Amino acid sequence: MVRLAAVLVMLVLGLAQVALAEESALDKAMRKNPDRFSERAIDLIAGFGGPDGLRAEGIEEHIALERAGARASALRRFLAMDLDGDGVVGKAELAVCQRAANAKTRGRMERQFAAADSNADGQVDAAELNAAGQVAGQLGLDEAEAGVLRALITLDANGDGALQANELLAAVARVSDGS
Ligand SMILES: [Ca+2]
Ligand SMILES: [Ca+2]
Repeated sequence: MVRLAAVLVMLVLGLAQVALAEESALDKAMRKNPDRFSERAIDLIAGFGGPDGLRAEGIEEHIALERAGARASALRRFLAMDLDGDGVVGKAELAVCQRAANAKTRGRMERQFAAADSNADGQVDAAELNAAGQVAGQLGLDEAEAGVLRALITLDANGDGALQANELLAAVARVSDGS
């Protein structure tokens, strides 16, 4: 019995070590390009933080704004092809817009239209447009990147719930020194 317990303890310790050894996505992002990472994070703190620093809510606001921006750009491109303004983009409308566009844009239009027309009936309706917007929003800031941004709050060294620039710089310095 004692032996079994000892084996279990060893196993748990072993697993904990594996977990510790695995570098977090945040550490990886910081180590990859410390200067650029610091720059971006300082901008984030300045732009979305309050007087005491960047809180989790500020990070969520940033993520939502980035995604909304990407979503709006994608929707705008589609709406600009809705020549008769009925909320649906048809193949004929696509063709007119492609004629007016340069070669590179033509290809992109074709690809984006095909991707958005999920039931492949040759038109992008309101529901498909909405779905295409959601996809573009997620692509604008994907879950991996959002995870790294959300993890920034773990660098809050003094535990006041907000990340200050000095805490960020100390964390980046620690990670890049360890390489
Ligand atoms: Ca239309
Ligand atoms: Ca369709």
